[in-house]
Amino acid sequence: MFDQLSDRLQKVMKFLRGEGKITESNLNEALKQIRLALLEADVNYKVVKDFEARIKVKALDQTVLDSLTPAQQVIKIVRDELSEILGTTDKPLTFASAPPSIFMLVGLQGSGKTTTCGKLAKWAVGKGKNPLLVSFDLKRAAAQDQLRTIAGQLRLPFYEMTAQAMAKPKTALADLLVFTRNHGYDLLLVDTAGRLHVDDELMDELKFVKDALAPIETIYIGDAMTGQDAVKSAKAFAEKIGLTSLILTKLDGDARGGAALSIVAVTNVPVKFIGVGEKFDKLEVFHPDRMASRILGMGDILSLIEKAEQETDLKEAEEMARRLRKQEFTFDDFRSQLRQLKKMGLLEGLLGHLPQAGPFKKLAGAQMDEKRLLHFEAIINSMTAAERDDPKIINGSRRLRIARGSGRPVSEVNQLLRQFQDMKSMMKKSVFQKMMSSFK
Ligand SMILES: Nc1nc2c(ncn2[C@@H]2O[C@H](COP(=O)(O)OP(=O)(O)OP(=O)(O)O)[C@@H](O)[C@H]2O)c(=O)[nH]1
Ligand SMILES: [Mg+2]
Repeated sequence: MFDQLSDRLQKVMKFLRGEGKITESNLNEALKQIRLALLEADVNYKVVKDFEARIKVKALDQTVLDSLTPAQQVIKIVRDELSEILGTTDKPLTFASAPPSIFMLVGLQGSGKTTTCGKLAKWAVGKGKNPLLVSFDLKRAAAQDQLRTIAGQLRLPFYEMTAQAMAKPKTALADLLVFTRNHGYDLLLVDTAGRLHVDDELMDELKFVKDALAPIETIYIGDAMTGQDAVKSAKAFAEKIGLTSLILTKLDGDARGGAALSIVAVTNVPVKFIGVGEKFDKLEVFHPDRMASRILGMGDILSLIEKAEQETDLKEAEEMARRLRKQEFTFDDFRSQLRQLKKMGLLEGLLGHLPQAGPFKKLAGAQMDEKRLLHFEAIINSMTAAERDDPKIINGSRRLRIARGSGRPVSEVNQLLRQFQDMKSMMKKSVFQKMMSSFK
C-alpha cells in the first residue's frame, strides 16, 4: 500500500540532491510528491493537508540537524511527522478502576481477534491480572472451540457460552457478568464474531454486546496485510460501534505498516500493540517511530539520520578539537573520547556513511579494538587528576604506580602515553578537525 510513498520519496531525494538548500519552491515540489503518495494510499485528505502544512513549516524553519543534506532533512521531518500522527505510546490499554476490566475485541474475519485474545491474556497475566476468556459469536459454534483451546494452552479459565444460553443473549451476557464478579476475575477478554465484510447484522450484534457489557476497551484488531479494506472497515467499526484502541496484526510479514497510518488517520484511535507472529508471546508494544521508519522503508537514510541525531556527541568531539588547538587536550579529554568510541563506534559508523570516506580511511583503520579501549580506560582511571591534566609529570615511578593500580603492564602504560602524544599530533595535523567540519 505504501510502496508508492517510498518510491516517491526516492524521487524527492533525487530531486533535492542537486539543491544546496531547501527553498520554498523546491520544497513545494517535494511536498507534492509526498502528498500524492499519501492520497494514493487513501489517507484522509484533511490528514494529508495538515501533514503537509506541518512539514512545510518545519522544513523552512531550518532547526533540523546541520549535518544532514536538504534531502535527508526532508526525510527526517517526514519521519518525525509520521510518528507524531501515529501517536504516543504512553497510553497503554486502560484497566477499570473498579474490576473487572472488560476488553472487547472486534474486527473482520481472520484479522486475528481470537489469537490476540490469547496474546492479551498472556500479557495481562504478566501484569498480575487474573483474566477470564469468553467468546461471543451468535452464528459460529466453532468459535467457542478455538478460544477454549487457546485458554487451555495458556492454562487460563474459559467461560462457555452454550447454544442454549445464546438463545437468550441478553440473559447470557448478564450471567457472564455475574459469574466474572462472583469468581473475582479482574479482566474479562471478550472475543467476538468476524465477517468478511462489514454488515449490518454483525454491527448490530457487536453493538448489542457492547451495550450489555460496557467494556472499558473496545479494541479493533486490524490485519496489516489487508490494504484498503481494513481502512474502510476500521472506519465503519469506529463509527458504528465506537473504538478505544487498535491492535495491528501480522506485522511479521511483508506488511509495510502503511495500514497503521491509514487506520489511525481514519479512526483517530491509537495503536497499542502490534502482532508479530502466531504465538502468544508475539505481541509487541507499538512504537510510532519504528512504524514510521517501516512505512518509509528507507533504512540506510534513516540510520544515518539517527547517527546525526547524536549531535551532542559530535559537539563534544568538536569541543575536543578546539581544546586541542589550544593545547588544552588532556587525558580527561582522551578518556571521554575513548568512552565515546566505545559507546557507539561513532567514527567508524559515520565514516562509513560518508561518500568522501577516502581521505579518512586511515583514521578509521586506526580504530582500536574494544578490549584495548577498556584497558586504556583503566590505565587513565589510575592516574591522579594532576597526571591526567599534565602527562609530562608522569615519570618512571608514577608509571609503575599507574600500572599496578590498573592491573596492566608498564609497557602498556608507556604505549598509552605514546598513543596520547600521537593522537595529539594527529589532531594537530587537523585530520580530526577536517572530519568534524565535513559534518557541517
Ligand atoms: N503471522 C501472524 N499470524 C497471525 C497473527 N495474528 C493472527 N494470526 C493468524 O491469523 C489467522 C486468523 O487468526 P484468528 O485469531 O483466528 O482470527 P479471527 O479474527 O479470530 O478470525 P474469525 O474468528 O474467523 O473472525 C490464524 O492463522 C492466526 O494464527 C500475527 O500477528 N502474525
Ligand atoms: Mg476468531
